[in-house]
Amino acid sequence: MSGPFVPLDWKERPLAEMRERAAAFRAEMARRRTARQFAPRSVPRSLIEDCLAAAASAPSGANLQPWHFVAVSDAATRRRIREAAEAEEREFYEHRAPPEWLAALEPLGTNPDKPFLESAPWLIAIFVRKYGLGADGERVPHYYPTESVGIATGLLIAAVHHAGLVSLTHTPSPMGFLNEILERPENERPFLLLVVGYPAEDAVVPDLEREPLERVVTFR
Ligand code: IYR
Repeated sequence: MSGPFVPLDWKERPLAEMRERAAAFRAEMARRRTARQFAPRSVPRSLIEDCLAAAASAPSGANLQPWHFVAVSDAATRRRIREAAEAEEREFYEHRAPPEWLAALEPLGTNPDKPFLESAPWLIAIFVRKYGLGADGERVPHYYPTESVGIATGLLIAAVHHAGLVSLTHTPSPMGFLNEILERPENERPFLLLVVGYPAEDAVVPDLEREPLERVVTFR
């Protein structure tokens, strides 16, 4: 081993407590839903910061932490993002999307209008750093950057839900406009846009079911 190493911060819990915690977390995560209607209510930055810190605790390839999060509350910036995203979405829905993709989206009721990009108080643009830049501008390779950022994003979604807010994973495609509007460098690729806030009072969600566990899990 090379180092330095420090002791692992871990304490055993009684099995009964583990079962309780696992079941409680399972139930809490089962209640998470993607919201598409947001209330125009503000959310304190400190809450968002805590969620982002939880996300940035994710494991990553060679611990290179290949993510960058831009948390946007500024109204003018949100408007620019909305305009750029809606332009791409119109192309998607009217030209680019193959019919089977549109059919798959049908039950979700999505369309090119993205009012939530302005009504929600926070847009978190998540970027993957494809490679690092050394002191002399040389490329430093990164390992499993997409997987790492996927894990961080999962933690972020869970943290936002746990805090009592709702989120929407939004993937305008292509989303290169985020580099331009948010002034991120070329070695960062937009991964997704997480819309965060309070749900609208009359928010509805599609009546979907999750696959039963037996369908998605195999024990051997
Ligand atoms: N990006 C488009 C289309 C879309 C695609 C998938 I896959 C979804 O799960 C939902 C929407 C949009 O945001 O409307």
